[in-house]
Order: sequence, then C-alpha cells, then structure tokens
Amino acid sequence: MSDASLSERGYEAVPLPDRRRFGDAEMVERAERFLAEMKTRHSVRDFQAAPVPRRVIEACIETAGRAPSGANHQPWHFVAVGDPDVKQRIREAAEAEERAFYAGKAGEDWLSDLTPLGTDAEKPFLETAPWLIVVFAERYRVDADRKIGKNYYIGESVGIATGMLITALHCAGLATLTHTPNPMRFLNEICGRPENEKPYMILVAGHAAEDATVPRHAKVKKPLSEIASFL
Ligand code: IYR
Repeated sequence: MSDASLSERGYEAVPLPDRRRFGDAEMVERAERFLAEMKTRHSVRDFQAAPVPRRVIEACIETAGRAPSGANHQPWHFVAVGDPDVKQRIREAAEAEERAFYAGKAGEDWLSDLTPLGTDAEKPFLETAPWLIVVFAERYRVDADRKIGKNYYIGESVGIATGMLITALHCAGLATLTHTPNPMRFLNEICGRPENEKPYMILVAGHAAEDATVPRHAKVKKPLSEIASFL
C-alpha cells in the first residue's frame, strides 16, 4: 500500500523518540544490574500501616500505562484505594469468597499446591497496607455515544501492564502482593466500575512489616537453563 493511501486512512509516523544505543559491555552491565534489582522483589503478605505518598502510586500507574497493548487500545483501568472504609469493604467481601475457597471450593489439588505458601482465608493486609490497586480489564469499549468496540489480546495487555506496575512499585521501594480473590466480581460494585470491565487482580502495595516473612518455597526460582532455550 502506498504511503499516500495509508495516510489518507489515518496513518502517520513520527521519528523514533528517545533513541538509545549502548555498547555491548554497558548493555550487559545494565541488564545484570536490573536483574540484581529484581532479585530483591518478594511477594509480601505482612505490611506496615505507614502511609505512602499518592504521587508514588500515580507515577507507578503511569508507568503501567506505558505498556504495549492490542491495537494500542490500553484496555485497563486502575482503581487506587487508600480509603480505610473502602479497604474494609474489600477485605470483608474477599474473605467471604476465600472462606468458601479454602473450605473446599478450590478442590484438593489446588489446596495442596498452596500448602507451601501457608495462605488461608484471613487477609488482614487488605486493610493494613496503605494502598490497594485494583486492576480492571476492559472486555470491550464503550464510546461516548454508547457504541461498542472491540479490544484485542486483553489478558496479554493487562498482564504486561500489571507486570510493569509491580516492577515500578518495587523500583520505587515498595513491597507488593498480587491478590486474586476468587470470584472477584464484587470489586465492580465497591470500586464503581462498569459492567464492561472485569476485575483482573488486586495489587497490595506498601512497606513490608519489620517482621515480614516470605515462604521458603516462593524463593526457589527455576534456573535460566530450565526457563530458556537458545537456538
Ligand atoms: N486466592 C487465594 C488462593 C491463592 C491462590 C493462588 I494460585 C496463590 O498463588 C495464592 C493464593 C488467596 O489469596 O489466598
């Protein structure tokens, strides 16, 4: 297709902004430095109540918003909850679901796979941590005239954005926990989000408690030789 016909249809290009080019040695150094930084990320379940500035959360959500997405539709919405009453409602609803889950709904295999993590239906961190970031995936779009439009690769797009959010929060110096009560439709009502958005997960963020622990099991990561092949 000719450039002229593409541009008639709305395509326009700009020169690549922020071009970067490091030497090989510097690239290795940067990659390894970032690996070392990310090796200090641990999922944490014990948080301090200490407040965290809203701007930290805003900047991290802006980072998540830089993620690639299907047709650049950016099919995500982040609800940052700092209000203690809202956090309490989320905790109560989540624990109600978790009690049913741990009482048997999960099934034997799932419960036995969770044993090394030591988790149960009690989720005090949903109230203790200063921020809960509820991530919603936009299943389809609704424009100003209520016209419905498609989104693409929604799970992939929101997953990448959530990964970038976790990474940004970690680099800012915060501990996080990915939390997925099952089912979690109750989050639409509490967060006031529309029907076309599906709760994806809750990201709990704050400072780790002084006596926070992590399950030994969670620290065993597969080596490079197991997770990658080079052809
Ligand atoms: N949602 C439950 C159960 C749970 C499931 C998985 I998979 C985990 O990796 C951890 C927990 C809970 O939060 O306890």
